[in-house]
Amino acid sequence: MTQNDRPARPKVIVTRRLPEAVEARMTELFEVRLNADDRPFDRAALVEAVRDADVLVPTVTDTIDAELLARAGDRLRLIANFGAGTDHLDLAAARARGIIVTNTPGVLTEDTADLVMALILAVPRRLAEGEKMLRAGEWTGWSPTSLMGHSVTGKKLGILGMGRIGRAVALRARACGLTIHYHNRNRMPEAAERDLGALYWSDLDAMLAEVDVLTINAPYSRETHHMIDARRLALMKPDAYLINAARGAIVDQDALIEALQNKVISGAGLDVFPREPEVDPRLLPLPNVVLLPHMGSATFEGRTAMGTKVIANIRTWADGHRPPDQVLEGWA
Ligand code: 8YV
Repeated sequence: MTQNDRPARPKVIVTRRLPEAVEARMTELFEVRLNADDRPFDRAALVEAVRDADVLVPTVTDTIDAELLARAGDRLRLIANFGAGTDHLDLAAARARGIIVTNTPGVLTEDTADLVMALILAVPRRLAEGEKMLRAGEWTGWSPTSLMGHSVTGKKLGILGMGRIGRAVALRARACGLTIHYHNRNRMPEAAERDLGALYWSDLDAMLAEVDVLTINAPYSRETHHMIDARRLALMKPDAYLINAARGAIVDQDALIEALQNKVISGAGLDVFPREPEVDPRLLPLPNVVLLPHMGSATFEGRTAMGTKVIANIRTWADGHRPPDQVLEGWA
């Protein structure tokens, strides 16, 4: 134990395989248990981990709920999440047990925004359809009317959730000639709106009727659950597209599938799903949808930086200080 009662070499249990350099550094610094075969922990393994560890390092694939935390050992004092989103963690239950929760904000902003921008371009321009046709040997040559999509330049982008990622998307989208519209719990300061050329809509419904592409970049919470439902999809233009690289359950997936099937909107780009890794089979035959396996932050640089943040949070905590990325309930 150090003077502050926190173990100098804490027992850290990591639920998934992390980039090599991150694991190597963790091994130097902590008494660490890694997950070499990368199989996600089942409930029994999670129970054992929370009983045994000083520090748990989970990811989005672990559900850390109140029932699990009720079975945690007294030594569990820190949950150092590998990832920015914390909707898979019961923050109130952790706080009630005196467990600190940290996350990894900031370091996956640009990569996630790149992926969102790629979808904003790929879906209206039908890139995935063209690629699939070519690979299937079905391309018979250039034609003046085949695979026509919609221009992106000059269109209106609606950003739902103007946090770090939303703002990084706005910067990219402006460079591609889109105008920026946004809806957020809080309006940005005037100077930030001016910098991004962003128009605030306090009324989400009104914004939905106006925009050509909607991108969801909000955290998942009780407030954002099914925020985009059948009624709101029906407000969108028939030529509009929806992009979601935030959390699947912000959109009512049944309503979205119906909207796509019935051409209520023109297409979608989805990097996230309500019950990952389950993908609703009704999405698969839809040509106007690009489906990705939750890879918004999947870069060597980003994932290594996320690991570095996890390590910094654990070390700062072990030194008796408040970790830099402590998640405060209600601010996630
Ligand atoms: C991460 C994400 O890769 O950080 C997040 O919230 O959604 C992803 O980009 C994942 O959460 C890792 O746990």
